[in-house]
Amino acid sequence: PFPSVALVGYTNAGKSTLFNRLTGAEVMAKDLLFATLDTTQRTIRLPQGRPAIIADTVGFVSDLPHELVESFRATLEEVGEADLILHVRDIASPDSAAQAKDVEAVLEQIPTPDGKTRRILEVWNKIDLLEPETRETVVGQAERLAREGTAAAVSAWTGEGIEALRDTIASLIDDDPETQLTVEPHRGDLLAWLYANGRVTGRETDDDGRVHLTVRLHPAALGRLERLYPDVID
Ligand SMILES: Nc1nc2c(ncn2[C@@H]2O[C@H](COP(=O)(O)OP(=O)(O)O)[C@@H](O)[C@H]2O)c(=O)[nH]1
Ligand SMILES: [Mg+2]
Repeated sequence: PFPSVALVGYTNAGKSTLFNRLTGAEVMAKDLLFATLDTTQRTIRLPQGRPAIIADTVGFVSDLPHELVESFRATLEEVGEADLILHVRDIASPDSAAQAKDVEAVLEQIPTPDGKTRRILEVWNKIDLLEPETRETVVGQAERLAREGTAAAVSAWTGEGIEALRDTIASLIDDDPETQLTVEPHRGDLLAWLYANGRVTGRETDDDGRVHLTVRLHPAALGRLERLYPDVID
């Protein structure tokens, strides 16, 4: 099965807008509760072509009419089983921190299936609404956290930061093991093979023109690599 990604967050944080931005889906009626109550699922293509299922959900913290609580429960179950949770935050809201706490409190109550670790990536949305100075601080902070795969700053509205977000999502849902390789300068064929069959997550060229790569390879691809190009693995 494809890895699954669930969008959660406070009402109005921008989940549906981000969902549309990531999937290229037709814009849904945005402020209609029913539009997102049945979690909407779509397939997204991430860098290196890896597909994932992404689900939009209803806002976590809103006064749900009584008869809707049941379907909300189904949403929570779906979130619990997701390989990756995107916690979408309206970073331009003065209530941003308090809202995040509320959402975290709900997330903590959702059980994780046995043997799964919960991965949460905070998406700091609406950076287009920040004053230039605040924005610089926020983006800088997110860039540091992005290296650990815990935060990304975006504008779902303008599209800023979306490509970097895709990369971060792709790396977080990738369970193929990393392999370190050295590619000699004249081995363009090998390099091309690696890009076609794996997901390159690190690349450095040394002074002698050798390329040191970190590549995530499916075990079957790794087996083929070892047969096709013995001696290449560090
Ligand atoms: N300026 C700005 N507005 C946004 C952004 N993302 C969403 N919005 C607006 O915020 C409101 C709520 O967005 P929506 O996606 O429906 O939020 P949801 O309740 O979390 O699904 C809508 O009016 C969106 O147009 C953004 O990055 N920048
Ligand atoms: Mg929505």
